[in-house]
Amino acid sequence: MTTTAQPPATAAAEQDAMSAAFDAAVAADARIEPRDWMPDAYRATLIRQMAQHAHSEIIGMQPEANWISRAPSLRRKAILMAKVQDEAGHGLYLYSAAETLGVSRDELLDKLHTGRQRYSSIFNYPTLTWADVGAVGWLVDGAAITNQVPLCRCSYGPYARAMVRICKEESFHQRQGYELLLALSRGTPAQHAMAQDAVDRWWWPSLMMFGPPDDESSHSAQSMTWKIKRHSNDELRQRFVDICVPQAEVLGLTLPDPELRWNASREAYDYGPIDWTEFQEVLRGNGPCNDQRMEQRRAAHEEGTWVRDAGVAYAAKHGEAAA
Ligand code: FAQ
Repeated sequence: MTTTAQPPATAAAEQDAMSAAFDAAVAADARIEPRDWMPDAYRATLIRQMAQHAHSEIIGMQPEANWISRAPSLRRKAILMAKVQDEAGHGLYLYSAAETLGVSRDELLDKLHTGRQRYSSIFNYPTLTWADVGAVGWLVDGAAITNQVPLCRCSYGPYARAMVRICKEESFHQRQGYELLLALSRGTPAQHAMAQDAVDRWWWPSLMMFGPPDDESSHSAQSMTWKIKRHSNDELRQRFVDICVPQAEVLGLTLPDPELRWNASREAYDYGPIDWTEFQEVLRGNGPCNDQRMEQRRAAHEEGTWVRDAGVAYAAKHGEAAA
């Protein structure tokens, strides 16, 4: 069969029709699926955000894994191991969801390892004491849930569906962190002080997880039009602050912000200024643990070569046997 090139006018009309169908689907809150036509920039934005999210999950295993061998009891160790394994699973769901957009996992990992894609700023901070495992669970997983529950309604189907399961697991993570901190806060004075110190160090970096302020967020407006993001960075940050303040009271711990107070007219808590210079420095690679995290990630990838090779060899053999 021979194909003839379409006259340009017909091709342009088809393009307009596909673009209109995409806009209508987004407006109607329908899901965009991998085989649907989508604008190149929509695809690129999803790949950027989903890759950054997947990278965050697997790099995020490092600060917590640091404490597996030093957990204070068998029960705590088992819980922490399950949590760290969950993060690997989240990475897998997200890399798989990103692959539906036409990129390979190898390509995404290569971009992470060569510094061409980011992971969340939060994982460049150290976990100095056992209480940090609690603070990461309460604040980091808490911020992650606040950010990610709206992503369950993201316009891109595979991302939205992956987020449903991830959010359920994050909810367990947040509670284990809260329960751990509560036990420390109600423990000896030294344990209470350790819990307070961890919250003092993790509070501000957790607020930075939501990204730059709205007027400096380069992608928010477009991502919200496409219904990838449903709320702005500042809206979600505010929601998180409002959730945390009463939780801190129950914990008997103080949030390290003297300007934190209820604003009756806004029906929300006012909070003090965030150090955006620190955030930008962490993004530039100058956070306390950036180098360590990347070195460990590259080494883990290197050391896992034989596992990947074995998987490929097994698949080839299996395929041959089936043929
Ligand atoms: N860190 O225009 P926006 C977790 C970058 S998972 C690093 O506002 P956007 C679970 C941004 O990429 C945590 N970079 O960007 C867990 C952009 O850079 P570019 C990860 C950041 O995408 C717990 C530039 O700044 N969660 O914690 C950050 O519209 C415990 C301009 O920013 C997700 O990834 C940051 N914090 O909004 C695991 C959720 N913020 O590309 C283990 C999905 C911004 O222009 C243990 N992602 N940037 O060079 C999102 O919702 C969004 O991507 C935002 C940023 C909200 C993070």
